Amino acid sequence: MKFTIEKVCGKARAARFSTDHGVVQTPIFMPVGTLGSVKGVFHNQLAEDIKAQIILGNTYHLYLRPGRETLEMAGGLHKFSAWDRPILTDSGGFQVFSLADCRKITEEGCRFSSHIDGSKHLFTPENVVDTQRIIGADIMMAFDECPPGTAEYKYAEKSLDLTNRWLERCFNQYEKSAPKYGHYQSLFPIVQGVTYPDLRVKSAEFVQQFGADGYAIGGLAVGEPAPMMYEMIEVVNGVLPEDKPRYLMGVGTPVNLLEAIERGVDMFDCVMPTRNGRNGMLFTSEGIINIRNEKWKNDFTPIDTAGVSFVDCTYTKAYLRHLSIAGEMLASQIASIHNLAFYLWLVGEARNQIICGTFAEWKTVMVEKLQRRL
Ligand code: PRF
Repeated sequence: MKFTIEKVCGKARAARFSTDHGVVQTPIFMPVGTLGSVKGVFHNQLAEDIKAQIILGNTYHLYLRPGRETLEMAGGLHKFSAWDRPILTDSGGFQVFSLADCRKITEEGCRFSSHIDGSKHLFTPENVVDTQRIIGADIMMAFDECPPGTAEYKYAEKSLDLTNRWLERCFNQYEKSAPKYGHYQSLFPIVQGVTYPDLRVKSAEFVQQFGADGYAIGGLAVGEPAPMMYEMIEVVNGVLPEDKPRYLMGVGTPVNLLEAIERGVDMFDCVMPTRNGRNGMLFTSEGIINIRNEKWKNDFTPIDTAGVSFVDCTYTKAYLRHLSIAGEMLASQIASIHNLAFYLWLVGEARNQIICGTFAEWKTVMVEKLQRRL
């Protein structure tokens, strides 16, 4: 995978990387398509209106449903879901810990019961790489343990050692196996270490021995205060190589994205624009709107006059509020399209500002506006 930095502004980078399913310009936000669908959004809207360049799938969910056999018979997730742009899959570690019942972590891997039917399963570093080969992700993630942001040092250290041993097994399996559908697949290691700088440094040094195509920062936005998350990003990015993409997993608010971009992060994913959108929360360049609020009842102005997606000027706030209060599924669709288009606009604009050398000034103004409640 080729990663080319076009411009650096402070620590922020405008870059691009290429996969066999196309080029991705960074900084980039990846909409979450857990089951191979970004909830409520058609692929043509994702590609054309939202301008998504890469989406994320979840190994945990896809392994349980539709399962490896169907995915392999379909020719992988790109063909199965009719999405021909890049796909990144999370490894399942994080989802097992947050969703599955009765999980038990051992040296071997993680035993768990499905949140769907209670059936018992075992994830190991080896079979998680195999499953991502079957899914056909352009970027696969290593199997890691993500402790809570409040975990004490002793546990964090033991957990990191396990994640590191799992990482060696992931890369062994990666090197022993081959892509199934003819396109190249990368494997990104994940930096852990909770909020302990020495563990973060140790982790960021350890992951480099495999010469990976890119690196992820995990274990953040899991209960620690935001300033601590920013501090950990600085520590880790101070150690990770500059000539590879850096992916901050599961983050976050629009402000989190800008703070992380300023500290040298290139890639993001988060359920926030879609999940919060389904609950009536809209992110705009002037602040946050709760569309279910009474104050929008008779507001017939467009959803977002500065917005970039077709829904922004097609529908009014009063209409979207009405749909949301009535529980109409179109409300979820409109909000998801708006929020995703806004997130993609935000990272695209950050990229433009980096290229123009004006990122820092622009970011200060944006952070203030993004925190307003309208
Ligand atoms: N590990 C993995 N996926 C993740 C995380 C992690 O630490 C996070 C933490 N923010 C989100 N998704 N594998």
